[in-house]
Amino acid sequence: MIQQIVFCFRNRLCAGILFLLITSAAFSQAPPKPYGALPTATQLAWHETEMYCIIHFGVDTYTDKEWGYGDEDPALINPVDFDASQIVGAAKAGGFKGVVIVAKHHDGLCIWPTKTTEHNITKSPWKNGKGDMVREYQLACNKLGMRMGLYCSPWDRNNAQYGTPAYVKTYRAQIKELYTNYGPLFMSWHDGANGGDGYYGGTRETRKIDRTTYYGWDTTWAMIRQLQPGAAIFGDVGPDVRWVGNEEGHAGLTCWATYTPQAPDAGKKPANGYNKYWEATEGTRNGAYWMPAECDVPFRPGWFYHSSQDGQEKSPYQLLDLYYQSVGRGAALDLGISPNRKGLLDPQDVASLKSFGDLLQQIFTTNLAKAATFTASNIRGKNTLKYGPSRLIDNDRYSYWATDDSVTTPQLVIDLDKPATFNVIRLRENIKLGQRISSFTIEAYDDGQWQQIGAGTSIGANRLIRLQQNIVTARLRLSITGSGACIALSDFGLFKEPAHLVAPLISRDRNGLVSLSTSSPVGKIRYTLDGTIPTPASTAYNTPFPLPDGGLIKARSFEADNQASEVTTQSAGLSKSGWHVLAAPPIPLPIGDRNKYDNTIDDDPATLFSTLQKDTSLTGQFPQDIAIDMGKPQTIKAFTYLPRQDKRIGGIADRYIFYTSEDGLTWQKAAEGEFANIRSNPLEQLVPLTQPATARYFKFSILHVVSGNGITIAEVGVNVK
Ligand code: FUL
Repeated sequence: MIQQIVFCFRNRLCAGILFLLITSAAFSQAPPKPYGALPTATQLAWHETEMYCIIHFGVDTYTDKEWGYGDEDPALINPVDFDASQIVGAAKAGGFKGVVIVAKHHDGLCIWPTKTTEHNITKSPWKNGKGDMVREYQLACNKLGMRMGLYCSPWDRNNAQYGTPAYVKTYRAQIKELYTNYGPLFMSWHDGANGGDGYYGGTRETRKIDRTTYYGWDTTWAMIRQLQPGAAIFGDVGPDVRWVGNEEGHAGLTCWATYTPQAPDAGKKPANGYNKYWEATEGTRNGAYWMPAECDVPFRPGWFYHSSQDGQEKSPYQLLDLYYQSVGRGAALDLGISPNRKGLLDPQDVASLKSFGDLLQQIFTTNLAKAATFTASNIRGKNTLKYGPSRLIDNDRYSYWATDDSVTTPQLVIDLDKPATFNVIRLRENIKLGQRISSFTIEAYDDGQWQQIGAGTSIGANRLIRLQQNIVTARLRLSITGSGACIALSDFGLFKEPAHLVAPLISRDRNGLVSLSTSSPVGKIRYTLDGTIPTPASTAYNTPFPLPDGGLIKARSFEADNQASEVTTQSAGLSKSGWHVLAAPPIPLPIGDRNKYDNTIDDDPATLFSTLQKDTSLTGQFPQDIAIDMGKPQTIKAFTYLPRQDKRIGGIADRYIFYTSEDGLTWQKAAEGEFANIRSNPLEQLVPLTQPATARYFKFSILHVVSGNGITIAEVGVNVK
């Protein structure tokens, strides 16, 4: 052979032919041209991180609030048992690969010994003012092999200069201090909340800023890129990672990593009072920027620790649902964990994280397609070694099966060595070459024919298809039904999620009757009303039971004594039977059933009372009050407000006063305050009273709304326990 080539080279013509042959072969094997917007090296590393936790701890932990006003005394902070390794270790056991530390929240208190403000951790009794929480987290991350990110809130309700250029300088000095002294950082996290009222050095006023210009983000980002080039910058609209548009932890079923923002703020379009949340939730096919979504969600209802939320951490299977809906859609999951006043994660939180981590391992360790034979309808340049489908199972996110330039809808038949039982399918693209594939179907060969078992749009960095039922087959077919260019698929996986007992659903009607049910049959449902976890010895559920005064219901399904489901927890207020609305603002535009006064007290979260005016040029007059007659005197310990649950933000209250009255004529103020973060996280709000109040009537006075020219209420309620 060598002799032949040497001989051939003697002949110039022959050499020319050989050259042509070699170059054309090389050309047909050249990698596909990148398609559309592409990720940077930092974004690629962020995609690989997939799951991280964000840690909130500060004055709010001690004042029981979600947003501090800025006037809190740093002396409040004294986490006597603070153990960064316990917290970071719990995240690691949950399968999370990094943590983002909230170094300063909106209250302005810095939990590192900063030189930029007096309002910092050195003024707390913790470690006699010598402590540095950010450093301790950094050491724990290094020890445990976890990545570290930082959140330093741009909105600062403590700083006297907030709103002026001087504060922006201080903010940049804080970033500089943090990003120089701690790291390396994988994330630079910037929340979008801003403006509004605050302490501001004692002035206690409202300060409005233009969030698009005030902070001068371009300058700050340039500084961040220089100090921490490995940090992906997260903000409502990127630049590296976008907010998904909700704080519920899920991306759209279709979710593009590319994005062309249309709304002025990601995920929001305040102009018409609606939360146009689908924009950031889904991204944009062929969008101008590579700006994948982060799905943030608190582990418990709030971002900060509140003892009233003990036992309300998400269960392992709830976390798994969120995993499929975020990581499984090419986005990342950012779970908010919150150390308690002692500086530790609650043991139940730790246990749930660990079980979730174990569950992920159990599901995703064995790829049942590992030993499969793949037959592709096309392989780029027929180069099986480089672009063949065996690249799909080599655990390398960037090696890939590619097709010739002209082939955008190829098929792949997967023959398993023996029939397998699975219920999860994983697909990934080599995103270094962009997000190319737009749609696909998956079929299983059953009973002599192909049956479709899954289909979808968007794959990107990771796509998990969780099937409703187990599939048992030895043969599958993947069809790419649409792609912007020839494909570059990097992964094909089949996994089996274990069967588990479904946890009960709890519901209570307006008369206070509690029903427990499950979506599929179980042996027995058992429940407790004293806050303890149901055991095989707890009361068995047979028929709906009355709970007129409300309380904490915990329910669990059992198959056998040693086989139990997760626990479902629900807290219920005083039953609203016999209540009626005494007085309420006029409803401008009754729209069918939507605007009945009674919707506020029907115990149905889906119905709504609204005074929003259709003509958005009209401004609303506030306060707007709604007064309720409970029919008889009650000893009120707390009020509750459930904002609208339909993903819209118009009319949601964020400043309020609750009044009580014995006769419905003279009113006493019982509580006044702010519903912090309600726009992004519209959960039921609990307003505990410092002293229980006995009254037959109460009034909910809405002083301010997050958006719109009227108020909206899904429910108001009272807790007597
Ligand atoms: C939001 C903040 O307003 C919340 O308090 C919380 O920190 C969340 C992670 O980001 O923008």
